[in-house]
Amino acid sequence: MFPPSLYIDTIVAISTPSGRGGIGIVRLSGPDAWKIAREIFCAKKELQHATAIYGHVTDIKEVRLDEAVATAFTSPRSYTGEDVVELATHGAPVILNALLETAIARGARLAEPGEFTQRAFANGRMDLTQAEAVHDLIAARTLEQVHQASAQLSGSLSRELRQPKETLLRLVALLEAGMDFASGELDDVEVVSPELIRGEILSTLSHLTSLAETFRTGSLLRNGAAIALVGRPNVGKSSLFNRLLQRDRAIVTPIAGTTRDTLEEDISLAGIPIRLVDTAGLRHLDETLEQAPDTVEVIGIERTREALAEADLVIFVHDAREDLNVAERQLLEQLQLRPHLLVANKSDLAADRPSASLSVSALTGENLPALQQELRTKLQSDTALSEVAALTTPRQNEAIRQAIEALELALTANQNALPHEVLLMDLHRARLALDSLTGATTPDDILGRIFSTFCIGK
Ligand SMILES: Nc1nc2c(ncn2[C@@H]2O[C@H](COP(=O)(O)OP(=O)(O)OP(=O)(O)O)[C@@H](O)[C@H]2O)c(=O)[nH]1
Ligand SMILES: [Mg+2]
Repeated sequence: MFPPSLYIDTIVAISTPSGRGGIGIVRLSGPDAWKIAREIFCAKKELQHATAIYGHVTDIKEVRLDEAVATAFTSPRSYTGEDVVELATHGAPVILNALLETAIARGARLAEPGEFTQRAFANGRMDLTQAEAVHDLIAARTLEQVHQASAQLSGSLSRELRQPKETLLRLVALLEAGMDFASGELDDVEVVSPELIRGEILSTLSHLTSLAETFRTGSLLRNGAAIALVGRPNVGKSSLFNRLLQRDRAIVTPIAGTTRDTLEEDISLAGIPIRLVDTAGLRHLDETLEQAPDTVEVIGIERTREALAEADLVIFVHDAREDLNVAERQLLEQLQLRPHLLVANKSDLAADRPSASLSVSALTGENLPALQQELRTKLQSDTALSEVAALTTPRQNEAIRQAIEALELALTANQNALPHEVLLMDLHRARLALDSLTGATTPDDILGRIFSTFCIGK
């Protein structure tokens, strides 16, 4: 009926976070999940698929521990595809641990990290992109990350890959069939035209290329970006930092060299998780400062350079009342090749002074929304953030890149009229790369297509 689960042992784990909570859940999965649950959980009613049953749980000595609600699932209609029971009690670590120990004493094994999801994957309940999405969903820090992971969990990436993979498999089937016949007696079987092959390769390529373009957005949403505020001392970096954070985190004073160390805080900008970094002012940018920096400030400035090197986006702050001096212009020059934003702060003090850069006032809040908007624009690539079928992990990106590379080789082979064997090698490489995301294609998948596309042998 259903393919049996690949695993013979039953695993158990506390599925809710450690610490106290209103509810805590112990989850069992495997062939003995129901049997073990029945030994721990007592109720007036029998366990039933996808039904919550009220009762109580007992410990190893069969002493009553707590009230509980058991929700059982039968294979394969469960998260892991196996028999599963979830026991919900009050969320006290002692209760949950006692329950865990009892389950282990009754024959379950403590689950490894991620093992429930690994079983779900192995039992065909989800493909690898969905398993990755489970991880991302749990790790999400912004709502946009949730939307992204949730879409991927529902199979958005796999769906996006379905069509290019389908085209690819059809082409492989056509070529395999053509080759078999060409080498046999049936020489007159129509060979696939080079134009058709080219068309199919191009169509697959264009699908995959547009998907590859979503990686920047996808990985930005998944991993976030580091934004560093740099500039000479006293221009108002810390004041801007506090404004963007919406709280007084960094110390602000009129003394140049107030910030001695880098400061980091997390914010969310249009759903993109951001690590915002305030830095010690770069004293060499300001010749007017007479006092030489002390040891602490020297180290701080070294850290500023590190933060500058690591940032995905640099906000270069200068004083709106003055033009950039020589040293500042040099730094700006160095930043040209990287994402950066030049900001003139203290616009409130430079009312009638025109500025080439974005003028803001950390003091009055003037133009802060424009700054935030500008940051969003700089961070987002041309692809819209709402595009959910994005590639999120480097693994996914690498797989798509390999598939594209193989298809480009296939295209060249096609243009140079190389034998179909060569072409097929490239196409199979592309297929394998896609398989690593969506799950393997079996020889039957290809054979099936060969026999369905042609009416061979009658
Ligand atoms: N009028 C006005 N004053 C500002 C503005 N932003 C900052 N200041 C003042 O400028 C001084 C320096 O501000 P900070 O935010 O400490 O400057 P900083 O760039 O972090 O300085 P360092 O940490 O020393 O490098 C403080 O007295 C702030 O109140 C602004 O937009 N307008
Ligand atoms: Mg500061």
